Amino acid sequence: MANEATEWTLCIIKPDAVSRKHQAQILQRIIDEDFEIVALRQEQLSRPVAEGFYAVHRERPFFAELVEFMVRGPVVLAALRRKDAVAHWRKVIGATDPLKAEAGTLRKQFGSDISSNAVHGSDSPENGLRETAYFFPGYDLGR
Ligand code: 3AN
Repeated sequence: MANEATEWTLCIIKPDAVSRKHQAQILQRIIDEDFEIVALRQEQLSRPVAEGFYAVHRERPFFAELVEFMVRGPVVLAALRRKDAVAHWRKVIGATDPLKAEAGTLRKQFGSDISSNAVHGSDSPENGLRETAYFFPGYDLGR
């Protein structure tokens, strides 16, 4: 059934958090925050896939470092659905720089620095749809 209030956001549990075995704690937080995990998989990103995902940042000085970091080890990709999914997930993950993230946020809890910041969240409903479709093509995102 269509639900206009429902939004999508893409969660990536980044290589730093996977290598430190924080996947289960992060997924439990996702469940506790009432997100529906519509699709989930662990994957080693290839360089072209990581570059394509972060294409909007191609001109930024940290692009090479970002891609290098994202292909360092496996990530967990999760397509999340919820009312106000984008804003809610960004509140749960906290500021990009874990040193500036508020207490109780995932980046404060599990991140180390602005590069190794444990989790990704989409920054707008449009990007939530676009990013989810990038990693989960073929899913019905219209709901
Ligand atoms: P967010 O993920 O909080 O929306 P963006 O979109 O500004 O942050 O940046 C995308 C990703 O690029 C961040 N998650 C972070 O991992 C990385 N990043 C941002 N700024 C820097 C930086 N100054 N140095 C290294 N990596 C950065």
